[in-house]
Amino acid sequence: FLPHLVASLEQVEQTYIMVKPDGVQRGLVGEIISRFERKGFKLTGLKLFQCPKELAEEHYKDLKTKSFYSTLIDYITSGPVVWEGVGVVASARKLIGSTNPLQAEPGTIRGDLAVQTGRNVVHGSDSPENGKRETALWFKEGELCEWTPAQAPWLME
Ligand code: IDP
Ligand code: MG
Repeated sequence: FLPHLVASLEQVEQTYIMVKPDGVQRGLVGEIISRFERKGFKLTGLKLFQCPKELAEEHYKDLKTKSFYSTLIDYITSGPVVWEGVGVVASARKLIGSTNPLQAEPGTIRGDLAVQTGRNVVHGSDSPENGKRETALWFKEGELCEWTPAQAPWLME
């Protein structure tokens, strides 16, 4: 199965998952990461980080003109965050749920664990391009691990 897995690696997307400061403060790091693990996503990078303002601004630069932009930057830089590098962008967004936790479906992370848009506990990249961009922004070379999970042939045929 190894050659097959290596071949399929080229189709593997990268996405960027962040447990935001409220998720860390509320002790939800394990719970949130566990949901991605149980789904079958491969963890390739993980770090606990205090986000500097410049990095938060670069990360959310598309939202610069929004009215909530400065409160968003304050929120993201208010405490430690945990970043996780995993696969499959769209699927991760579904696991996370809608931006507004009151509209997020039960069973999703935001639907189960949050109540306010400004405290929605987790971030996930919205496209494969942004998955790459954000991964490069938050992880240096050598900080991601290349490995083959032992369960891979039981997850993918
Ligand atoms: P997303 O996180 O679901 O992709 P985006 O629209 O990209 O949502 O917004 C980024 C983050 O900005 C949200 O997760 C949330 O923390 C914050 N945000 C978005 N809209 C609002 C708002 O109307 N008020 C306060 N914060 C907001
Ligand atoms: Mg977004």
